[in-house]
Amino acid sequence: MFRKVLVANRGEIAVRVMRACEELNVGTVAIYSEADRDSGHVRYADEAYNVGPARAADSYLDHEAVIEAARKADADAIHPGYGFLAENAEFASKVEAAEGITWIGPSSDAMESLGEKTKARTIMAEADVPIVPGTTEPVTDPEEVKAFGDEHGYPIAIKAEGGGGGRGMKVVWDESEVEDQLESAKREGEAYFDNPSVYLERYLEQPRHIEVQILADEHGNVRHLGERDCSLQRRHQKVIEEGPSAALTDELREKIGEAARRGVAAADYTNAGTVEFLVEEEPGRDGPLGPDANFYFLEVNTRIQVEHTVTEEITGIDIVKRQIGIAAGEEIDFDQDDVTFDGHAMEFRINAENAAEDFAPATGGTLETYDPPGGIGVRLDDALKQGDELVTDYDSMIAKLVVWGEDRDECIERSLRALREYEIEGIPTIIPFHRLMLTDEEFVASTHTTKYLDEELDQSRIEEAQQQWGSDTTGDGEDEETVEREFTVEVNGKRFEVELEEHGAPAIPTGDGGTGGTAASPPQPAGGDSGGPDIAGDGETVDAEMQGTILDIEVEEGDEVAAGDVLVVLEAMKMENDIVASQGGTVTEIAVEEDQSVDMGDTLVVLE
Ligand code: MV4
Repeated sequence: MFRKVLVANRGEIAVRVMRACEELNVGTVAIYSEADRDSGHVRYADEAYNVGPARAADSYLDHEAVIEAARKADADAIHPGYGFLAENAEFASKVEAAEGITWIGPSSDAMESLGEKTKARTIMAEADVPIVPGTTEPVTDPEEVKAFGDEHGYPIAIKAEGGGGGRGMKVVWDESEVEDQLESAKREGEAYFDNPSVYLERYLEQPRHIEVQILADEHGNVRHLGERDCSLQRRHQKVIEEGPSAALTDELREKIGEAARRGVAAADYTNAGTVEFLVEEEPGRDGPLGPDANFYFLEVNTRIQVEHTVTEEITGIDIVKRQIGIAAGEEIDFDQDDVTFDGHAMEFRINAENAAEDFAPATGGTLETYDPPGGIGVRLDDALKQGDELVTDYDSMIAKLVVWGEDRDECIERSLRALREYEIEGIPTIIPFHRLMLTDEEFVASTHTTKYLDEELDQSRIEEAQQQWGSDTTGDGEDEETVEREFTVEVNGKRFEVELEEHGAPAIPTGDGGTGGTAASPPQPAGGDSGGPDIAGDGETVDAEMQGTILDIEVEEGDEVAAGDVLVVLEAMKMENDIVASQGGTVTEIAVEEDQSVDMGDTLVVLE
């Protein structure tokens, strides 16, 4: 076993990995950027090293700085978590080459061949794992796409060889779009993955997203730990994951699990991984999908995933501990038949976002109150404590609530209870959105597909949920003219909580620095402390959802726009994102210019 593991990550996953190390009596080393000096993962670790400035490219993504920290700490292994360097085959190979340091993950060779999508498809097809009908060779000529369309029909997906996880896919709905979409897919591939190579698949219109957890050791043993259903997604971001999938019969579950196992065995894969599948929905079905349903291999994620906790809860297997053991050369000590599934689990991503404002991430704030739920069946993975300042330089997920119940119904009731208990003040979170989903007919019946949130759910229901269950403090300074105080009074021996709300009044000094009165600071414009562009007007602001670069501005001041009109194009996370108006109005201000880089939360356009 290792002596000391460096965790090349931050936040909840860094703490998750360190907890596994603690139980194995292995020392823990954190790395941190300037923005994370006081963060939870730094507090948790035995020792911690500064690897550079807030910008991830200069710290968490700096190969040499990370390896240098491992050297200084005398760590004998590196665990990458998810995101950042976790799927970077080049970094993995540098760690493999570093004397005395072990990479906790699959070999860089396996990462590389599965990262190349036509290669992965070829490996799977040869192992008798169904792949989406399409090509296993790159296509370059529009005529090839049209020939494919003539044979298999439309729509067709054109995918980038180096893509994955929501990036680098174009859909062609009919022959007239072939030339444009092919060019666009090649351009994106070249720009984002340094690889203009693209291939084709039949585009499935109503897929469910099912993924299978795998563990494979260096002695040839491969086990699958069942599936997770990740169909509830918003713009390719998962929000709730669960297992087992309520949409599959045991027979279909078994078929998909065995296919995943065959596939990774054929790829000489080791350590933990996830095989993603699309499963074709049957419209109007009553009852789960049977063994004749179509399922297709999509891609392999060569890392621990955010939602691995769901599988841990229903199998009782500590996947992170197993990752560490496998990397240390241990053999898996259970058979496939020993893997059993008990009850039902759901994971709720607690993102610091306002769901009612198109899931706009918080631009700052302090956790005035942080009181997470507990009790039977409730697991909380986070790296926070009350009083922490929110770090907004990275992604907005601050915690994961994972709930187990004997069956899906109990899991839903328990989740509602836990979400009601979860008290967070000072920053917005999507807890109200989760409460809405747990009372939503489609989600509760588990008939939702990957399209549900983006195309079907009524936005006004999210707004209502936010009003009903959101905390008063949104963290963006909007409520600061309202002074609130909570009192506890007793009338005839019975306790009452009284909330006092005064508008436009001076702050009530509380003297205790506690949660009694809200801020005494003057009102600030939205995004006021983020260092972004200054905004004078008081219209509806359209903010950047993520850090990125402005590629194109599609409107001018004075333009009338309708809901859904594209305002600007933002390049972020290696994708071109259309920023659209959520409602109609007049453009009164454009706060950015082309090629400007913006931070998450910066105002882009003001509408009146
Ligand atoms: C697809 C598809 C339908 N047909 N491929 C999106 C992310 C990328 N890695 C694969 N994705 C998809 N590929 C074919 N042939 C639909 C999606 C897709 C999707 C997949 C999984 C989870 C959510 C999704 C949301 C939209 C589209």
